Amino acid sequence: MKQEKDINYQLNDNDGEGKKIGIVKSLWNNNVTSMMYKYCIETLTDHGVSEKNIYTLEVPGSFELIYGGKKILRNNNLDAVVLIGSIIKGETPHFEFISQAVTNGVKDLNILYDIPFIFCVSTDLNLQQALSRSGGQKGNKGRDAAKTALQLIKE
Ligand code: DLZ
Repeated sequence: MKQEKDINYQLNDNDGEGKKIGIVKSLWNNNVTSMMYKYCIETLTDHGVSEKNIYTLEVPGSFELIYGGKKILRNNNLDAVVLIGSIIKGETPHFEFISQAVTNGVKDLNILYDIPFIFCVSTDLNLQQALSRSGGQKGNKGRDAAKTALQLIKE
């Protein structure tokens, strides 16, 4: 099986100490996003982020991750926000529209605000593909997103 490329993170176990992280989780394809969420939390706490410093906001679908990102930052003093969603291709072009809009929206958040917004949105052709990237054979995007957040905010 083809190996997924790994990112060369340079992290220590205490890089998350004292950091405050927001997670916005989309409820659409909840079995996929829940896995990413679980691994994201696990990776953050493994690197010293205290559970009381992890703030979660659930939104209905990936499109709402953009507004959710603004809202969670407005209500909390955060060092980074992870946006978790799963978009799965259906029989209409909706997949392309939502994927484009969410990708652009997250890019805009990164331009507008002075903290990183981490893109943890899987775009897959079917549920099986989505599950294999959210804790199955092809790694876990939630873990990668947590590490990306920690890498960006470490001193
Ligand atoms: C409408 C819709 C569709 C068809 N597919 C998905 C999907 O695969 N993943 C996802 O996160 N959200 C989907 N949505 C919902 C939209 O993101 C959004 O919640 C609704 O259009 C309401 O604004």
